[in-house]
Amino acid sequence: MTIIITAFERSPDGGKGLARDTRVRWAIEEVGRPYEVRLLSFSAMKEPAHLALHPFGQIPTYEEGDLVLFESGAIVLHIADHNAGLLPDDANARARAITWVFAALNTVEPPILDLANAKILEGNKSWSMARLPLVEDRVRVRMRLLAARLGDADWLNGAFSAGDLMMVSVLLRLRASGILDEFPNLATYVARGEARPAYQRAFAAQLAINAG
Ligand code: GTB
Repeated sequence: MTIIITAFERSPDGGKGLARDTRVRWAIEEVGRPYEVRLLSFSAMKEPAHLALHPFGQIPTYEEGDLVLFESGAIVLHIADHNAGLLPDDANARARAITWVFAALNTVEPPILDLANAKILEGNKSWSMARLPLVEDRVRVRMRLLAARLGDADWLNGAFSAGDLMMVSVLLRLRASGILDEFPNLATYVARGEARPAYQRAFAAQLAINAG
């Protein structure tokens, strides 16, 4: 069954790979499946045809036969559950890897998104400069504890898993702020993720659409 995902016709990041289709592309590449991409403009995302796939009119979505999914976390977990390579066979190790997917999305990504929003959406408010250090420090609290947990390990839970794929994807959004580099083992961890051939293919595929 052909996998079809949706992505921005032109990502606002100009090809940095920060939109959430990249994590889905990466997961599909890790498990070695072919896929097709339907590109959408911002207005097309709000049309009934796309709202039928994604209730909030966003990307990414995932279609495979009769199955339609939205939410990058649910999509990555579905791919990991139905294909070898992203979740361990051992039940406890598998549960721990899934826990890291949730940790990335529910505990680490929110303060990083808050920082992005503080800069992009609130940067012109009179109170923006006063609030920014508070937002940055909330990110640092998470980074400090994540860095301590990772230590000098390559990955969060033994072998590379969907948990690392999601955590690296989330941390990539932090690089431009300079905060990622304050935590050398996390910066190396992200670079290790980016060096994976599957990530390279996913990145190149989105770049081919968004660059220029
Ligand atoms: N929780 C959902 C998920 O994980 O799938 C969030 C999906 C989401 O936020 N999608 C965004 C979207 O469709 C694109 S990824 N936005 C259009 C809209 O809501 O109308 C978010 C994103 C956008 C741009 C950048 N960037 O330019 O750096 C990074 C991330």
